[in-house]
Amino acid sequence: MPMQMSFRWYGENNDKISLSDIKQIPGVSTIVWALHDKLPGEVWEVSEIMQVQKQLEPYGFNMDVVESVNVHDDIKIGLPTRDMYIENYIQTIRNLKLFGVKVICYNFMPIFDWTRSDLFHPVGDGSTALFYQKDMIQDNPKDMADYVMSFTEKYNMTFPGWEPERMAQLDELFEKYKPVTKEKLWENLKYFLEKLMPVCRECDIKMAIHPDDPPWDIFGLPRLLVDEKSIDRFLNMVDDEYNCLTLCSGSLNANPENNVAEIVRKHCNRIAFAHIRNVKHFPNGDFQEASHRNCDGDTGILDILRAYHDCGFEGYIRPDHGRHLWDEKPGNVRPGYGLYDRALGIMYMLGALDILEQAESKE
Ligand code: CS2
Ligand code: MN
Repeated sequence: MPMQMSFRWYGENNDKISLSDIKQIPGVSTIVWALHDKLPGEVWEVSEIMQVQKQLEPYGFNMDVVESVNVHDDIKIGLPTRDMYIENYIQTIRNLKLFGVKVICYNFMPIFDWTRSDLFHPVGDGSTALFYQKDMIQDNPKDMADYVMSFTEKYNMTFPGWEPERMAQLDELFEKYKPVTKEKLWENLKYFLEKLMPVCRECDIKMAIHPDDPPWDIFGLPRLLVDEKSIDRFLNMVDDEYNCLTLCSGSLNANPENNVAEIVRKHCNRIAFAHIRNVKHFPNGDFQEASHRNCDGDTGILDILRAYHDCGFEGYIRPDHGRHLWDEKPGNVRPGYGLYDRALGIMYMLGALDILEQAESKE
């Protein structure tokens, strides 16, 4: 099976982009979806999953990839209640199996998912993109959380991983994470995955962890999946073909020392899902997200695509964050998830991959 191109869609009434829009992008077979109104820890019911299946069916898209089934904080903290939440997670896996789901993307970041200081930073060509100003994300998480939450409130959207219910309890959450050292977090991740693996095998569903974004500790919270070494540790810790990666090029390359193409070549058989995002670095440590074109950022997009091609990657791939173009402005676009730049990203990727394939068949 060749790799499958996918596109993240936030669901009906939750995404301005329609399935019909996505259908017009060449080469997309898979919708990356989720039940976005579910809180971490809740079971995804069969009837709810079926609704999504019914929406996708007329377009011929498959629903093979879920991003994300979020992990409850009690599992990450290692509280006694974790077993109950793990049982719920297992039930969700069993329910997803009924619809042919193959990959579950998730992350194990304490409290926050991706973190940025500006969601609509000018790129210089009239477009905007997500931006990380290093000195703004230092000691106090409140300002950043307030910025993101005031945005979601103003424009009446919610971001996965930024559930208002959780953000309202930020102080309590930080308190609860106090005893969770990095080693403890590793242990809790292992505990979680070891409970899941037999069910994943039985259901033929791969768990694919998303690396931490950005790949370093923030606000005193430990972060695990940050570089090649920690990825090696993760894959060895639970050495099972169902314990896989969502290899996010942009998250990892926020640290310019991370060579993503090398990681692809090393671990291709354990990558279930590829996120392609390009990042441009500034000398002071700030970074901005860029178009998928190789020369517009520093991530080495062409090397990465070549690595996937050379390894015969058989998983799912998608453009990750794009810029906001043309009429995409705060209020009518989900930050990072507009239609245009991600569609351009797909054409760029398909162009590169087609050429690689053609060159090979001529050899
Ligand atoms: C995504 C992540 O939008 C993004 O940055 O790549 O938020 C990703 O969906 C989660 O970390 C996976 O659980
Ligand atoms: Mn990603």
